Amino acid sequence: MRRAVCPGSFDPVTNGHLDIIGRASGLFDEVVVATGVNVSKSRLFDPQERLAMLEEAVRPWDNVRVSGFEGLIVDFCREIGAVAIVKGLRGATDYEYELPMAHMNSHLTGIETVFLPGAAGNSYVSSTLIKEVAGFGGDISPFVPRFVADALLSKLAR
Ligand code: COD
Repeated sequence: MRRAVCPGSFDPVTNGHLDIIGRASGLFDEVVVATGVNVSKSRLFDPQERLAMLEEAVRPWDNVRVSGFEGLIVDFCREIGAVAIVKGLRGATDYEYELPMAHMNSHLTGIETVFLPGAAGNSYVSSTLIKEVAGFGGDISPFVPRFVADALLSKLAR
């Protein structure tokens, strides 16, 4: 059983994330989508809300499940017996951000990071921009599943 982890903040999950998750599901026997804390980002949705949206979003794939994690991603990977971390790259900025993390994670436990190029059409899609566009009343429907757009709009209305 070759198990991989797709980690992220997923605040909220976008079509860019789902493209990477779906392609990872074709490369590994099982993919665990793990939602954790990026200490450098503020969060809109609480962990339970992010998990619930992810659970709904990964329904199309039989070999994908979701989990929360606390602490280091490498410890979570070791706990569940994952052989790789899968990350998506939108461009050079993502690469520069992700490469030191991949090296650090490899140094800590030897785990490999697999980078998948994000789909060109999703290269400008990020949770941060989605929240900003939605906050100013812009149309986010092309970038997130319908139920995520609804959850975001109702969260922002509160
Ligand atoms: N197209 C392709 N890929 C995308 C897109 C898109 N449109 N949008 C996002 N992605 C990719 C990102 O590049 C990333 O690989 C992944 O999806 C998740 O993105 P985010 O923004 O939801 O999540 P991040 O980057 O905030 O998550 C960071 C983690 C929580 C994974 C990280 O901080 C972490 O591992 N924290 C745990 C503590 C730890 O172990 N720290 C030490 C690391 S060395």
